This record gives sequence, structure tokens and C-alpha cells, in this order.
Amino acid sequence: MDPLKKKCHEKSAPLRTENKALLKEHGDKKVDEVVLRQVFGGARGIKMMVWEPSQLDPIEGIRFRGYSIPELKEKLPKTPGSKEPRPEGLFWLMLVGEVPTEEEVNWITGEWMRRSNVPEHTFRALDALPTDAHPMTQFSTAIVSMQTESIFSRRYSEGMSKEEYWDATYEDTMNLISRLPRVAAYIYRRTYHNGSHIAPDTKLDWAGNFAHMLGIKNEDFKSLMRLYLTIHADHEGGNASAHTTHLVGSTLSDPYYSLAGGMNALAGPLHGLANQEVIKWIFKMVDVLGTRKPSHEQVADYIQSTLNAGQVIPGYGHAVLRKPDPRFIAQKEFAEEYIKDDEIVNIVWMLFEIVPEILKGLGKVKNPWPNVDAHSGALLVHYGLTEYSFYTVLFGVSRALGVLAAQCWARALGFPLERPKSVTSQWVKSFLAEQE
Ligand code: CMX
Repeated sequence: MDPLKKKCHEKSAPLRTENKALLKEHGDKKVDEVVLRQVFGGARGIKMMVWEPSQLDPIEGIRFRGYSIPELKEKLPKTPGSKEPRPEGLFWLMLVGEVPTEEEVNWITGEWMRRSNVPEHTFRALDALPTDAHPMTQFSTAIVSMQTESIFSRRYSEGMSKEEYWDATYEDTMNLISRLPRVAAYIYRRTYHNGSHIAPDTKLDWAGNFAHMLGIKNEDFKSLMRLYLTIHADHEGGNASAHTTHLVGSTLSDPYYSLAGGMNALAGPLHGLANQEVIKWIFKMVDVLGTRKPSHEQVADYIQSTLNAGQVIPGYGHAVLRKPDPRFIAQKEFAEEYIKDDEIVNIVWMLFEIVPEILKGLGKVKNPWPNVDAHSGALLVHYGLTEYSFYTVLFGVSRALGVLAAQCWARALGFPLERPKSVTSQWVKSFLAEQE
């Protein structure tokens, strides 16, 4: 058994026993109350699932196994010559709850390279799609097409015991994560660079090699990818991509089907697609205003015109957060350190000064602050990755780390089929009548 898998088993097996005992004793304890507003309002804030890799605080933001983003930046092993944490280290942390050593992170890097072979039919499936198919359509297709390789599915049909589910899920998780950068880079190169593909560099780490296969030759861009793929990895279990992956997985669909489901949720403009919407909106703004150095008044007017048109300001607001997103701040700090006087970055910072006041003025927006998507596009544009339709794929490659680590735990802890209750409007009316 490989060292990570062994550790995962050593950590999860006793917790499963502990949880069983805990539920036997406290199973009827009330942890939440649900009001009608939540029933109609997208189940905001209802506690209804257990998610081990990370937890989100409305004010502090995300913590991965208890560690904030600044702490991760300090504690996770780095690639020599880069100051940014390696996503491999975050995956180890999310999976087993321990900050890995450099040796352990190097082991994952090697393991993911070893497992990274993408089946030939996946490339053929992608080639069958028009190159103007949205990159998220291509990404989702590629993930489902690789389901033919699922070890979980094969072992289930052979009659696997429940006790082994976690083991097969771990194998699929490791294979799937290993392959995602190749698939994503293939989509990028076929869509925007006439299919001139770049072979992997087996000496590089997971994120560095991804940057290399995208074809952007810049060491700072490799560092950006390390940071980007770390901070987008998880945001507890209730967000749409995580929850969808969890829900699909709860039917014992394998990690390929589950992740594809999660990616389809990420592709929505209120979720992961917002990163492309932000830069699209900024590009349109500079086009309409005819300048890349707009004044405060011009930007404020443009924001107002977007709101007047009945649209949201992309990159602002959040269903849980009530402060500027630490993932936004981490990207801002990266820009402050690596990027000097970039016009689009300057606009992003200007928006940070102007948008919150305007949104507060609407009186209905619960969080007027920027989220993770408000900054990422400007950084990518700076390094020449201007094709914004691709941005959500980058988000997806990262998000796979958290949602698949969580799926390993869901199997290890023996979580059941997810099945909440729905009601009809008529039921609500009758319920209220009875109350009166
Ligand atoms: N611009 C304009 N209006 C906004 C807004 C924004 N950025 N954020 C919220 N609002 C509006 C809502 O549309 C809603 O209006 P109505 O009552 O007229 O429908 C009202 O404010 C209340 O919404 P809320 O409770 O503050 O926010 P929700 O929890 O319902 O939604 C989110 C959260 C993220 C969908 C919303 O803030 C939004 O649409 N933001 C812009 C899109 C975006 O950046 N999404 C990315 C989120 C991060 C991620 O998942 O990647």
C-alpha cells in the first residue's frame, strides 16, 4: 500500500468507528433549525453534510484542515526557486490532515506523473467536438470519457465489499487528478493554438508541468499556477461544485462521474464561470470607455449601468463570506509582488475600492466584497493567458483536489445516499394554515 493511502486508512478507520459510537449516543441531538426562507432560498446555511478537507468561516474565509491561506503559504513545501506552495502538499493535507514533508510532496509529484497517461479515446472524443465548444463542455466530456478507466466501477461490478470502497475511490482519485492537467492543456492547445500540443516535462511538479503544457514560458507563471491551483482547491462542502460531486458520489457513482457532475455545476456564471465573466466585463468596460486608465467616475458609472441592465457585478458577493475573500487577497499580494503597473490589474484594484460601496448602497447584497474570481483573470491576462473562456477549466483542475479528497473520506466513513426532502408550494400553504 502506498504511503498516502496507508495514512488515509490509518486516519479514517478509527474515525468511522468513533462516528458510529457518536451517532449511537447523540444521533437525536438537534444541530440546526430550518426556516421557510431557507427552504425557498437555496438551502442557505442549513447544516446537512460532513466535509473533512476544509471549513469556511464567513469572516475569516477558508481553512484547509484548520490552516488559513497565509499559513499554507508558509507551511506547505515549495518547488525550489518558487515561493508559492505546491498543490500536491495541499492535497496531502486535505486527505490526511497533516502538513506533508518535502519528501512526501515529492512522492506525490512523482506518483501523479506516473499515473498521468490519458486514454487515447479521450483525445479522440475531444477532437470530435468543435473547437468552439466551450472549454468546460470539453473538460466535462473528457472527464466522463475517462470513466472507462474507473477502478471503482470495475471492482464494484466484480462484487467489491463495502469495506473496499475507499480503496478503489482513492485509486480513481489519484489517477483522475494526475490526468487533469494533460486533458486541460490539450483542450487549451486545440482550442486556441491550432492543436500544437506540448509534451509534458517529467522533471516538473504538477502545476509547473501544467503551466509548461499550456505553453506559457515564464517561471513566474509557473509560480502563479502553484498558488492558483492551491487556493481554488476547496471551499467546504456546500458550494455547488463540491456539493454536486458529493451528491453524485453518494449514489456510488465513481469519481469520474461525480467530478464531471461537479464540473458542470462549476460551469455556471454564479459559480466558477464568474472568473471568465469578470475579465469579459472588464474588457467590455475598457472598450466602451475607450481607455485602459479610466477615472473613478467612469468606472462607477459603468458599474451602475451594469446594475441598471439587471445584471450582477461578477466577482463580487458570496453566499457565505461576509468579508473580502482571502483568496482574492492572496492573488492581490501575488500581483503586488510579481507584477508592476499592469493596467488591467490596476482596474481590478480600482474596482475593489469602488464596487463595495455601490453594492452596499443597493441595500440587499449581503456581501459587497470581492470573491476569488474578481482577481484571477487579471493575473492570467498579464502572463498572456488571455483566452478567458478557458479560465473555469483552471478552476476545475484545482477544485478536483478538494472534492475528490472529500469523496475518499465519504467512502472511508461510509456515508449513505444523500436524499433530503422537498415539499410543494401547496404543502407549504397547508402547513401554514395548520400552524394558524
Ligand atoms: N451584483 C449585483 N447584485 C448582487 C451581487 C452582485 N455581485 N451579489 C448579490 N446580488 C444581489 C442578488 O442578485 C440578490 O438580488 P435579488 O434579491 O434581486 O435576487 C441580492 O443581492 C441578495 O443576494 P445575496 O443573498 O447577497 O447573494 P446570494 O447568496 O443569493 O448569491 C452570489 C451569491 C455569489 C451568487 C451573488 O453574490 C452573485 O451573483 N455574485 C456575482 C457572481 C459571482 O461572482 N459568482 C462567483 C462566486 C464565487 C464562486 O463560486 O466562484
